[in-house]
Amino acid sequence: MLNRIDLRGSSRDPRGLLPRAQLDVSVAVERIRPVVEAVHQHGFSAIQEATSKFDGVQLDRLRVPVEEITAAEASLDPEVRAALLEVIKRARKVHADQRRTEVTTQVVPGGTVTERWIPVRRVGLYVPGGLAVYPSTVVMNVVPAQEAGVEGLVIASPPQVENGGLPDARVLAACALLGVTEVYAVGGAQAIAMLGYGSTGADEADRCEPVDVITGPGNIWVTAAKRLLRGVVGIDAEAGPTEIAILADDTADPRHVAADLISQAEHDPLAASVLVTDSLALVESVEAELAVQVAATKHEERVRTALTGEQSGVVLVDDLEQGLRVVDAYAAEHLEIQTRDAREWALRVRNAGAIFVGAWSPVSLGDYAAGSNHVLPTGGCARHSSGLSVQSFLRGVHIIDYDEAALRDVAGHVVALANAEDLPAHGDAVKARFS
Ligand code: HSO
Ligand code: ZN
Repeated sequence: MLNRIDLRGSSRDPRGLLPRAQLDVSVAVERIRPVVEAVHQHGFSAIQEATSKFDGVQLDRLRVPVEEITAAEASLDPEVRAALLEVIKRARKVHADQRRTEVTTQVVPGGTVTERWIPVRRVGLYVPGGLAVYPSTVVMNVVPAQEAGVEGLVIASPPQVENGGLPDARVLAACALLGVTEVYAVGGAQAIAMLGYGSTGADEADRCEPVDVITGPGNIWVTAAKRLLRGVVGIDAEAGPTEIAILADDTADPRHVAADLISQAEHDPLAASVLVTDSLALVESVEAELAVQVAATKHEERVRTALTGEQSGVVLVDDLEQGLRVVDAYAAEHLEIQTRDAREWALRVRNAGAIFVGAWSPVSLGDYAAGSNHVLPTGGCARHSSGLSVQSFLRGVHIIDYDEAALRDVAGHVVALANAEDLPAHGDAVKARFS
């Protein structure tokens, strides 16, 4: 079922040889530009127009009444409620530990630099509707923002015809459990524009104050709108289709490997599932497992499309050393290590969004309940970016505090460098204090 890429005996840089889908958002950017501009200029009325056009919903107000959020929580399935409460608790525990402490460095006597970590004031989280609804993603975005100390947290999610023009009830319930009460029934590019520029409207329920940072996944239109708004507000990384890579040797259980490859393929026909192994026997047994498990899985068609797509496949390597070079070159969003001494191999990985060690840490655990975050860099961006964390909502601000003697002491160096850069007024600003 999986494409095979045989790198055995090859010493070439694996980078260009690995399966990967390309996503081009530049065309989508041009398509949504008028929507974004209309929302910027006209606020609520433009959002209404776009919502009726794209979602088929007549919006009478932007904001979801708080009673509706409370009601969604009240009617939430008790099992789902218990699960959400547990995963919120675990995520809080991990993210609370990410908080940074302020550090003051005494550079010289009388001269200090303090680094303060200041949360952004207001954050907008986009929660998609579409193929699947993700109350878990609400948790993964809201918890780090809250643990960072963000005061204003708002959520935008598309109105659902089936839910009387409100966002999905499970999303609303997750908001309630997290204590988020400012929720907007707006989706797509118009939601991103609303969050970034704010919305004017005659009524309080039709207005939205602009945010400082927008996070959260979305389809290509949402991604395009976020690209347009970057700079106006802070934006998290662009999220492409999800990816799992598994580095495995002959000790891996083929049933687990197949199940894990299928689990992420379930998200999207464009999802990528990549197995990197030095064991041909494992490949054969995983293929046999896939034949059985894919046929039995609920979203068979989507999974089959993803697994047989050019973005998925098996990469055969000579040994795990070469396997490590391959997974580093691929820089997967999720990387599982199912080998002997999995922990040691995991510590040697340079590029991955998150690393899942051994037989008992599948990606699905991290998707929901490990305590780790599931908003992770895709498309190779793990080479330079991290997943969502408390850090995504903080800015490190330097506070510079020198006294007279400390400035006098270094004044000559400032003047010398200012002159070297032909910026003498810089030096003069220091000299003025001592003449
Ligand atoms: N695997 C997805 C997250 C997710 N899975 C949400 C299930 N629900 C991207 O990391
Ligand atoms: Zn998932």
